[in-house]
Amino acid sequence: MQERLKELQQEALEGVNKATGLKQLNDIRVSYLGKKGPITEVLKGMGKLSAEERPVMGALANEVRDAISAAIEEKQKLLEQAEIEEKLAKETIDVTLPGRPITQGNHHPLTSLIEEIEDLFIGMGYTIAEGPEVEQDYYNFEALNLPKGHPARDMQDSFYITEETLLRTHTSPVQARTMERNEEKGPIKIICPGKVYRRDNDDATHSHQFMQIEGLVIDENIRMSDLKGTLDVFAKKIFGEDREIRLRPSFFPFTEPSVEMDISCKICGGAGCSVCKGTGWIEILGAGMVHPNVLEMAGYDSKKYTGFAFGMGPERIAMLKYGVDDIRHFYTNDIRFLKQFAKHE
Ligand code: FA5
Repeated sequence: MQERLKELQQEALEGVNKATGLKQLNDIRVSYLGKKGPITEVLKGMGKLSAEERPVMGALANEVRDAISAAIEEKQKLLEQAEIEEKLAKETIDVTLPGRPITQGNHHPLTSLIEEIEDLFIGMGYTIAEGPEVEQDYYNFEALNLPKGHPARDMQDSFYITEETLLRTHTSPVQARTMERNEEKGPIKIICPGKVYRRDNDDATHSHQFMQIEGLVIDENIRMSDLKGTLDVFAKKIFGEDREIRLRPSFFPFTEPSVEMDISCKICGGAGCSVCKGTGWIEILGAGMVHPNVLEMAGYDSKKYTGFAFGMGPERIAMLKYGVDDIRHFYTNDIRFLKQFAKHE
């Protein structure tokens, strides 16, 4: 029996030595040390031994089993290490391969321009106000001196939702809301950027959905010259000192007197083109002194307070500033068009 155990140890250790893979090593473990293995078999025969021989044989069997286990464990470590090394060698990363470029986006030109205009007015002490795009007929028209059936409503063809609600046609309802909300009925100095909607046919200078920025200043002794000075600063800062501006008398039911401001066309240099419709000028905003009726409807004392208001179209301003010949470029999201504005940021 002693001999058989020694033989088994010898065989098992040779097997372990020769094993080239983890699976093979595991097979050796199962076949020598498993329940049905030869060592267990030898131990089963211990019953036939004498009382003196039994502990000697038991100790030897344990020794053999420990020796085989230790050899297997050691070999397993070596094989695992070899496996990791082989894997690492196979999976080396080629650090010389060029990486994939990360493309960086840029702001939409209208966003950048609106932020620039906001900064300019904030610098002059204005704050930003907002209002809903789905607006009540009252704020969009009535509170602005445009009662139902007023012919001037036709100047802004509207998308009605119900008889009393519509998509706002301009940002002027924010004026009416801000004045109404002001409990002290005191001074106001705001600009209101936002989207507006009109049933205009889309062409080079018209879009059915576009942006506007409204401005409103209310205080004692506000005069037309304050409006003119403000628009002048705005035009010079946005377009440069060399661009010409002109104010034309106009009509808005919510301002009296009313004006429209044009900027000389950059695209044709004033000679006339499709963008300026052959005139050499492009209209960018409407403005005027707040009509006393509008002040009174919002609860202001029109004898004490006066004010001016303006409403500009950022798309038209962007067209002139950047020399864009069609307003639709801002909304068709051609990445080649939008990318050109990264340099303006
Ligand atoms: C108004 O909307 C007035 N609420 C502006 C105003 C405010 C006047 C406060 C007085 C006091 P108007 O309809 O002219 O006015 O539009 C103002 C600007 O919006 C225009 O000068 C133009 O730049 C722009 N605009 C008008 N219609 C379109 C359109 N369909 N597409 C793109 N821009 C437009």
